[in-house]
Amino acid sequence: MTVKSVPLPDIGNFKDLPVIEVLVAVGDRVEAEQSLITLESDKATMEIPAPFAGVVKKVLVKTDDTVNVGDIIVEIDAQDAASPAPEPAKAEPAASSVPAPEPTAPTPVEAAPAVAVAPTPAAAPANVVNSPINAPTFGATFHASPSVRAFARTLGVDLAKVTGTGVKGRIQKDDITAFVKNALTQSSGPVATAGGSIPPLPSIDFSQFGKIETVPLSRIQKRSGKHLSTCWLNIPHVTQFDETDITDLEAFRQSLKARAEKAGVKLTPLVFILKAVAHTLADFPKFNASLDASGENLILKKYIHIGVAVDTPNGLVVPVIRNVDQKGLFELSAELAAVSVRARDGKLSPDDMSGGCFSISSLGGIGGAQFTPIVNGPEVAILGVSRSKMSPVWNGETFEPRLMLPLALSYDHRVIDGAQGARFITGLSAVLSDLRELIL
Ligand code: CAO
Repeated sequence: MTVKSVPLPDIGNFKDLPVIEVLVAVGDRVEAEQSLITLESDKATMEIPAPFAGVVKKVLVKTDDTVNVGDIIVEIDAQDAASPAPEPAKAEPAASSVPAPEPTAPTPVEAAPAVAVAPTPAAAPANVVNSPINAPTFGATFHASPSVRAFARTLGVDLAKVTGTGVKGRIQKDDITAFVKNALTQSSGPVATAGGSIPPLPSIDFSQFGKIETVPLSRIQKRSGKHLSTCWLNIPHVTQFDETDITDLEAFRQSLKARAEKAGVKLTPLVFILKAVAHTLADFPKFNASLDASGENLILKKYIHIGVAVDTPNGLVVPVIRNVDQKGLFELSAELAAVSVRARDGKLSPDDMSGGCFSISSLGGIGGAQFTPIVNGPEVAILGVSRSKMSPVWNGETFEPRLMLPLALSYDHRVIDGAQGARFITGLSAVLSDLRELIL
């Protein structure tokens, strides 16, 4: 008999973490990496895995105890590991049948809620639409603790269909809850009741074709993905393209550079676009609106708050800049810079994210000729901005080099018709080409 103590591994800068679940009992046979206990911090819950296989001889913690790094959690007889393992359940391979994760790595299972792209009810992504939640998928492997497996069994969820958000794709209780929610939303949601149903994408074991790696999506990516799917499926989109001459705007921007630097801000074309959009929204109130829940009334907003898509290492977020019509270029620059930093540091507050009337997605700093942005519902329109480029423009007598900015306006065709879309983008273009329009 080789009984070894299992101490709480180094799980970072935590003290006195409460034990919220003890997952093993004396006499249980555990596999390496099988979860022993679940701990909860104010930011996350994490499962502590067994560093080796064996039979549990002693459990030294109980629910509601608090533990620190180095505290002994259990004692395991490692030699007993040689005894035959229980038969794994069908379509739920035991943790030992998948590649072993690194020993002693704690598994964060429930990160603190990240800020959603917009507070809109989420629908399932297209590939789970109408997919029966308990139809087994064969040939798939996954990590999940016994308690999570039991939870899945209670709800009749086939774990192979669930995307795990834990380390190395480990499936957490939350993943199952989200999966079931998605399935329910989808079966009663507007898409399903509209009469059409969307066939799910097939579930394929790609490893049959070559080497693969499974990388879990970040929490923000999953939330924004669901929100984008909802918008894409519910809103009939039209995208209107244009190119606007910003030669004079650019000259003005360059002339302001020194003053901007003195004021401690960086003036990019985006703040001019924000101002021009706010001005155009005031002229076209239907673009500064949302449909109500019945879909029969349009709610016109008397304020102009504009969301700006920000690319962060964890995914796309859309913080909102309030009262854009009442702010100057320098103030908007400072606010845009501050909100982008908060977004990239993952420090946006729910306030930062709510109340938007219209969104702008600017990829101009990166490149590309044009793209079709997805309306950020319940807003009814979004502007996509691509990289400006010097182009020959015919002035009636000769070609002139002009700096042209590509714009793409996507809108909800239930609210905005094509003529209005064309008028809006033409009006916006007129302001960007001649900023004096702003004071008219
Ligand atoms: N044409 C040419 N150059 C442009 C431009 C345009 N349309 N827009 C910005 N630029 C330039 C800027 O002037 C700046 O140049 P300098 O460094 O030489 O001054 C450079 O590109 C970088 O700009 P920036 O991206 O730092 O600043 P911004 O104000 O244009 O944008 C922000 C801020 C937060 C919107 C941006 O950083 C960002 O995250 N963009 C990505 C948004 C996104 O992912 N959208 C897709 C959503 S759908 O998946």
